[in-house]
Amino acid sequence: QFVTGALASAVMLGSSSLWAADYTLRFGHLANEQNIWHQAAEKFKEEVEANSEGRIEVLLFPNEQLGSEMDVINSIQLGTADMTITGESLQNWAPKAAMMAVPYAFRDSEHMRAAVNGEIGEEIEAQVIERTNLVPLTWFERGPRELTANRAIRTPDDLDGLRLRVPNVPLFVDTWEAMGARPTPMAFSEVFTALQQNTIEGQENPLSLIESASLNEVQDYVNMTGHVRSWIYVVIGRNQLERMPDDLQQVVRDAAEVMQAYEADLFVEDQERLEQALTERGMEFVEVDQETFAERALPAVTEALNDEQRALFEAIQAL
Ligand code: CS2
Repeated sequence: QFVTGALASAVMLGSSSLWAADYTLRFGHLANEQNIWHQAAEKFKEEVEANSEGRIEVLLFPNEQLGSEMDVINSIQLGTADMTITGESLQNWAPKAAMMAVPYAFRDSEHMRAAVNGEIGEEIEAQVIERTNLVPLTWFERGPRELTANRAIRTPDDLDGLRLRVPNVPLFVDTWEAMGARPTPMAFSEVFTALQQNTIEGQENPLSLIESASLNEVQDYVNMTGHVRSWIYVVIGRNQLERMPDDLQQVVRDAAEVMQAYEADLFVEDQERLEQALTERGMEFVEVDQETFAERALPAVTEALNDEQRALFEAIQAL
């Protein structure tokens, strides 16, 4: 009788385990199920549920099912969600997170990794925890952000007031305005429809999200600005993490490490295939004069950064 009841309640809760878990982690993010971020989140779920012997249950919500990136950050702070994938949008709370949005700040992947894994990354993470009450569990490298539009854009002059969607990142607004575009902050899930209705003319993202949002259906050109090479954090609410016993907190942290290694392999595979995949879907890749874009962006960056941000930016350049 008791087992049947437990089974029924487990089925009702949509739980994968027979027994109701002690802790549930609601993990929402903006990518779709095919995106490597979601595949990495599935690996995290598998690891946590197995190694906690069902005491922790992870519920995954891709495609902004729990709300936009900004909404989910607020939800985690309120306790109605628990985890998400976020980065430079954290600048709205922690100014040092703007380092994830500085155009042309990193020479290459190695330079970026040295910053994230070193004191600069520690400084950013410490301020994120202090100002947002979100704990970065791990991070993923991202492909460079590219500018999509329905025309070729080779130099900043070609922008000519391009109505461009950007995420809710103040530094993105400042730099794209300086380069000659007209940026509008908007949630990622609204981008496809806004492009379809010509509310905006372009957006900028790594190829991975351009593919998983099917932006090839509403954008003809990938202008290879490569204007931001960056990373993204997987975060958990500090209260949600610390209310677990130490052994379960360790299970969560160990699972995050496994997830990072798993995603890193998927990232390499993704980067090798994405340009070809998007070309086959009809997008035209345009070589861009990145040097002129960098020259045009730099004064806006130095103007926009405050003292603590500028000090961090200089530390990045000195690496
Ligand atoms: C995505 C986000 O919305 C987007 O364009 O690329 O990951 C974006 O980078 C966020 O600002 C990250 O915090």
